Amino acid sequence: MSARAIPDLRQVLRLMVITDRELAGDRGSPAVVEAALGAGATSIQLRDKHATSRELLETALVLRPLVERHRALFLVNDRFDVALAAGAHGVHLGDDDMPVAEVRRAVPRDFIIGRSADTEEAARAAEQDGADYLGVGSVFGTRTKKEVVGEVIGTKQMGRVAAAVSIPVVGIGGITPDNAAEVAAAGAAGVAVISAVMAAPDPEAAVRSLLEAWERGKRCRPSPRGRS
Ligand code: TZP
Ligand code: MG
Repeated sequence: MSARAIPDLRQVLRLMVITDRELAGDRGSPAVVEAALGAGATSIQLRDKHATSRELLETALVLRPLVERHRALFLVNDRFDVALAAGAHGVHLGDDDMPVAEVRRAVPRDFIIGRSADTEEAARAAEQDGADYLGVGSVFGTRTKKEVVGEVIGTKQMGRVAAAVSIPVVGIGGITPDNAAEVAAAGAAGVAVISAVMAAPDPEAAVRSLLEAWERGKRCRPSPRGRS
C-alpha cells in the first residue's frame, strides 16, 4: 500500500527536513522528525548513507505513519525500491543513483521523483526524463555533505535553474533561518535542510523560524505565474 496521494506538490515542498542519524544523536531521527512535523515541516526525506537496505526499510516504516499523520510528503533518498516497499510518496535521486527515466518506467504514475541538479542543462534533462521536482545546491556553504564543500552555487544560480524548468525547485545546502528568505525570494518552491533542524537543540523552534523566514522571502518575490 502506498501513502495517500499528495494533492499539491509545490505546497508540500515548502520545507523539507532531511534526516541525519548522527546529527539527531541520542534523540533518534524519528523523535526529531516528529517534532519537525508538529511545528509544520511539510516534507520529510529519509537519508542514511550508512544504513543497510533492511535498516533503511525499517526506519522508513517507522517514519511513514508519522509523516502521514501530518499529511506531509515522505521521500526516501537514493533508493526507489525501499521507497516503494515502505509505501513512501517518492524518491530523491542524485548523480550516482538510478537514472530518472529508468525509475519513472518502474514506478506507479503518481510516484514522486526528485532529482539533484545544479545547472540549467541538468535541470532541463531531469525534467524531460520525468522528474517531478529538483533539489538545487549547494546554495550556501555546508559541512553536512563533504563533496559539496567549495561547490557553492548561490541564490542567483539557483534562481536561474528554477527559471529554466517548469517543475518546482527546492534550494538545498547551508540553509538556515537567517538565509531562507533569500532562497524564497530567488524563486525556489521550498528549502531542504539537514543540520538546521536535525542538529538543532530545539527542532520545533528551528522549523518555525525557517517557515517564518520563508514567508517573509516569498513576499519579496516577483510572481509572474502566480505561484506560491
Ligand atoms: N545536497 C546538497 S547540499 C546537501 C545535500 C544533501 C547537504 C545539506 O545539509 P545542510 O546541513 O542543510 O547544509
Ligand atoms: Mg543519491
